[in-house]
Amino acid sequence: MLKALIWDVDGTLAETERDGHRLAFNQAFAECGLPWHWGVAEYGGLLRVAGGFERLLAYMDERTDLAAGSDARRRLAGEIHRSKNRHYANLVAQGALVARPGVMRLLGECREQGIAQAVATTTSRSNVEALFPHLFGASWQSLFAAVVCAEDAPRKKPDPQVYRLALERLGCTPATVIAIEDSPAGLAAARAAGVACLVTPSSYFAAANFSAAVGVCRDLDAGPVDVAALQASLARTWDP
Ligand code: XBP
Ligand code: MG
Repeated sequence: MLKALIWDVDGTLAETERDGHRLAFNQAFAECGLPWHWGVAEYGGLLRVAGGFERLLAYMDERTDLAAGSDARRRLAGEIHRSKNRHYANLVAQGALVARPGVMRLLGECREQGIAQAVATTTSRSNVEALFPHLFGASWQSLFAAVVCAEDAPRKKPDPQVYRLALERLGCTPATVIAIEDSPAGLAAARAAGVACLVTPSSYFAAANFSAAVGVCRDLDAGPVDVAALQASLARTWDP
């Protein structure tokens, strides 16, 4: 029996990677006086590393024009990442991001039908605090029983830490919850915590392999995905 829905953020609620974080990183590079630029296609490759700071460090490690020394590199990465998150909040405030189809509807249906909702994301809490009022209004916190971010679960997806913590804070067992994700790393994290996962691939992952998912749909309005569909997916997972 379905008790809770756990939402991923980046790529699932909105196209935050392509239209938010990527642009914000480019603005941060310019602010820091760096001639770097991440194009749409290049950023897709960089997404193999989860977490903005870790992604940036991986990119910097491959550059030959940077002074050696991991301490200096981490300091610079930290400066760029903080700037990136400030620019991300500005982009959100300017209206750069909208909810993907079906997100608002499903969120409302879950609330009406007494299904608890939580967030499990590897993004920084500041990004959630910028995005959620914009998407869900000033009282967004009342929608979620738990909001687990990178600061709470520092081991990034595909590590299951963020899902285990969300389950603990919800007080739920894996058999009573379902997750919605957009990426292979997110799916792997949910599955490693024993959580059934429905996937709505974001633009970067349209061709990825999601065979471990309980279902894959172009977006939440394709189907459409409603509470009854989530219940059916959960039942299929645990009583095939
Ligand atoms: C999201 C991420 C995030 C964002 C940027 O993964 O990897 O790190 O790219 O946010 P998921 P930060 O959707 O699987 O949670 O820069 O704050 O890390
Ligand atoms: Mg995601």
